Amino acid sequence: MTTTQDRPAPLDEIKIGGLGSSRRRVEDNRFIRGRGNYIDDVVLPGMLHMEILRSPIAHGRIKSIDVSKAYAIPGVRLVITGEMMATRNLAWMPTLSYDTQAVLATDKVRFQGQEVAAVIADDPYIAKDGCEAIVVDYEQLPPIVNPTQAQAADAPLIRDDKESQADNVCFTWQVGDKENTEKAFAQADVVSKIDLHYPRTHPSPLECCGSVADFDRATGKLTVYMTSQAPHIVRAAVALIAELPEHMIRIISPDLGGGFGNKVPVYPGYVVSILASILTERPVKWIEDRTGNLISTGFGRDVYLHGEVAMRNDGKILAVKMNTVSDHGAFYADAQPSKFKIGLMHSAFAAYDIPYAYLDSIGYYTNKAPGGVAYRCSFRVTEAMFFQERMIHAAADDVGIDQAEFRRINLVKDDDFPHRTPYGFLTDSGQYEKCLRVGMEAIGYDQFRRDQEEARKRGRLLGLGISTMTEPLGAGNSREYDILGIKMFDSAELRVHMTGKAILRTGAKTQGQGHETTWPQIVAHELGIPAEDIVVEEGDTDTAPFGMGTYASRSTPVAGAAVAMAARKVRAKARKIAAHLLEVSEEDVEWELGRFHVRSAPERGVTIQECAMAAYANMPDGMEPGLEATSYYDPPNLTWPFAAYFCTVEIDPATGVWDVLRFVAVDDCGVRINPLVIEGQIMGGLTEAYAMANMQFITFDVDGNCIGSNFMDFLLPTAWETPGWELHEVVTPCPHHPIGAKGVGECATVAGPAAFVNAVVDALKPYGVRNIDMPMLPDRVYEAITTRSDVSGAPPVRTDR
Ligand code: MCN
Ligand code: CUM
Repeated sequence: MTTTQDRPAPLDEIKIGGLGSSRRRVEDNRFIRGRGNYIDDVVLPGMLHMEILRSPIAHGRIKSIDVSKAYAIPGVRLVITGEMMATRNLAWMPTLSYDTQAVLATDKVRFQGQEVAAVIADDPYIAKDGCEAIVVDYEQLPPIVNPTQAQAADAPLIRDDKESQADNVCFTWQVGDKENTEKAFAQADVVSKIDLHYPRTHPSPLECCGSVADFDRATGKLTVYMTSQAPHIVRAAVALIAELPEHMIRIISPDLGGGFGNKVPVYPGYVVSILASILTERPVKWIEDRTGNLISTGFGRDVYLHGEVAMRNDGKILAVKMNTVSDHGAFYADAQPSKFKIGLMHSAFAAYDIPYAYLDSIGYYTNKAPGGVAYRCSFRVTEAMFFQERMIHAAADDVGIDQAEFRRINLVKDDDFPHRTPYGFLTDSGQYEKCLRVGMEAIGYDQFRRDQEEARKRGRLLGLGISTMTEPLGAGNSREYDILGIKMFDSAELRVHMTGKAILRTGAKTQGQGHETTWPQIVAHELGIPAEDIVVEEGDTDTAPFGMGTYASRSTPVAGAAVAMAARKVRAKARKIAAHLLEVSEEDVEWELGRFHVRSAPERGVTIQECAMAAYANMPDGMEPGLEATSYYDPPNLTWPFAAYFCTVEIDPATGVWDVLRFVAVDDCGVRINPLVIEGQIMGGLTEAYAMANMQFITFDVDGNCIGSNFMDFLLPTAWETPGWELHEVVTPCPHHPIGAKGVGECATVAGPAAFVNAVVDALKPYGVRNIDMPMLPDRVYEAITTRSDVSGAPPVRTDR
């Protein structure tokens, strides 16, 4: 046994890569060297290639499919149609919102880009040729491309496959206190109203979706490499849909080239590649192309809002009403907790002290791709906060109070936690006013307002937009949150080897967020094992403990908590080993970072590494050997980070082009594991927010053709047009998270867009403009200036409910 003679200097947590260390991302070592292992890098012996034939039209009945010409092409091995899927009961699959979705169309096509058939061939080019040789005879039906058309009396029924479906409504959902909300409105001095559209947008990971399915008839084992943010859910889904035994299914998510929510749903391509491998008894690879991705996979937003705010003359908000109409495409495939039909839209106004609120929502089927909840959004929180901050901006203007002051009046005060939000959530911590103040000082709020006044006199259009919000991240506790009945806990397994090095596996799945870097920091904090001595593995269902995956910024709140809890279990066992090594009772052993010592003699101690060795070489009598632990963590509550964003813009009145002058972001995500990674998350998210506000446009013409199906039309900002971001931090620890952390991965896309729109609208206030819908393209801004009215890119919203 080795005990240290002199008391060693305490470990420096930052030096060992613990909490608060800005250690560089370890995964980047392989990414920037081109040594990542993405889905298209997976090559198996004898592998075939699959291509999907997609519908060219938005709505039509399939009269016939002739695949004979495809089979005539040398190298084509198999053609799969919906009919073939149907004989195996696989033509339809369940969605994550208790609807059904066609895997390959049998009866009708319901959106442009829908999967109709698949060709499996020796190489991807032959497969593509095979698709072109398939002849499909469609009877065209009138397409529906927005909710206004969907609700028309003579609208064609999109989901005629569903017996109980008589119209195009996919759900209605209400929440809040209607009666008291109405009473508050009756007593209000001022009522502010606004109509908004959060346009459809699309997550655009650099890597599109794909899979390599490998069914081994000899062992009965199905291995699927795929681009999934939630591999365990896929395993469960495949077991249930394909009726394969779960222990014979292995889902592996290799390196993902971004996800942004795009890789949460189960897509037809995955399912068809699995059947193709079973039928051909060869591995089958499917790699989606960019247009396939943009026209068929999970989109984000596409929600219309009619909002009303009831206020007193002094600016105190008494109640809010929200009426949302959302477009869900042809299948209700939103990935969201099953209790909530419009996701967490009712998290709106959580940061504000408002007694009453009422949300009435209705969702429609249309002839567009299904999706709904994707793109850095934590289940429609992005829409909720955008609507909230646009309503707050309009309300402040309508009651005639300065934007910052109006927020200060209505934000929840530090002493008021825990706070029950108007729609019933419980928020537990925050320093909202401090964040607001930090942001105001950083942007030079008062000076800018003076400059703005001066500039207006000289015909220059300057604007300042604020966006403040708290959002629910980390779904979620098992009482309330489940997806298809599976509770939304998460997990971690920590195995410490005899030399004190360790492997950590979690039920989450990083897509670029840096889990390989940040999870070891939690272990370093809990155990004093240097972060560089810990390797992280995620995404393999044969080795990782069951978890619900990575989305809704839930990894830190849930899996990250599980990491801390697993490390604490390891420490508890190590303590027993330390007592044995030090020959004292456990109560006499005290923990310091990385070391146990005898309470009365701190120089007598053993390091965590020495305990690890003893766990394999010198354990106490009767103790199980080894040093490892697993934790399944059911979080007591969501985490509630806060953001206060300030954006200043200048608009060129001659062209409608607007430039960001400055953007100040103050984020409070609780205890920061890795400040550098957080900054990366926020800068990336702000860039995406800027893209949505400024340039990204994915829309549909009257025939249901997707406009924006490639990167020539749907723009990604480059470093050239992206503004500089000025980041600031406030830290309010989360009271229930083991290390006090809150989620952060989506804060910037959630809070960001309203800051840009509020800034542009603020600049146009002298023209009487109250709204311009995103994307605020120069022609829209110019039109608002010249017509002196709001510019909406959207069909009128239904307000009669
Ligand atoms: N972190 C931290 N301290 C905190 C909170 C988080 O250091 N207090 C670190 C975490 O350890 C993690 C990162 O920040 O490395 C993000 O953590 P978290 O907020 O828990 O979010 P998730 O890991 O669950 O990531 C999901 C979130 C979502 S839902 C989308 S969408 C999104 C996003 O992350 N997609 C991304 N950021 C992305 N970033 C990249 N590069 N690629 C994507 O696809
Ligand atoms: Cu909603 S996109 Mo993220 O939660 O994977």
